[in-house]
Amino acid sequence: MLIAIPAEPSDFALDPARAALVIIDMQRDFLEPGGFGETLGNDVALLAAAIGPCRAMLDAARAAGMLVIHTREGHRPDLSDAPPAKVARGAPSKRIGDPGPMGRILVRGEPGHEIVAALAPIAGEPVIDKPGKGAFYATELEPMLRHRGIEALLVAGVTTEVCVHTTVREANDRGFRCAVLGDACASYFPAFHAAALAMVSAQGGIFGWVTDTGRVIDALA
Ligand code: C5J
Repeated sequence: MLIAIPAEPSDFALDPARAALVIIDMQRDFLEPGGFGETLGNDVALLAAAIGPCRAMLDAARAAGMLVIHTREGHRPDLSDAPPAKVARGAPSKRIGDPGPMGRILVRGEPGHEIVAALAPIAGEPVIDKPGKGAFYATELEPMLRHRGIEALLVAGVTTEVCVHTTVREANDRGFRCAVLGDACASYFPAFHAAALAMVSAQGGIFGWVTDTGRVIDALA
């Protein structure tokens, strides 16, 4: 069943059986006080806007029987998969691996690494743990999609210009068609969010489409 979803720069053709909803890094470390995002000096409250739309899209994707994949950015407890340059970068109040109020910053298995309660994965929804910004780098995501015949991705999550963008760029180069759900993404920098969405759909959709959860949910209904 092919559904036409209104999008920029043109309708996005969606076959729910061959599409996945990919929700990027909706983790406590990015969205809640005391995590990685805040250690970098960001106002984490800005990301809360994406939770409601992500939840609505999650419900719709589950109802449509669409594959849902969640990702988390984080590192092994011994930080052996954390590039030294990433750990050293900037002047954060705490570095990756340091103890914080939600456990060690950006470390797998810690409370801060978990996906926020409203978007908790359920049985049958793979969770991809990624050491980088892109969800394809050093993960099982690509074979997981190919084994299931997935050719299109609906992409949501945080942050728009970092992990969402990197993942969409990686996906596009691998031949997956991507529609970014603008209202289900957020950034600590609203101007970057807007620019990142514009970059995806400019030039005839140079590496994807941009739409929103309302348009997808209406089309699926
Ligand atoms: C960042 C991400 N912003 N999930 N990660 O460092 O976008």
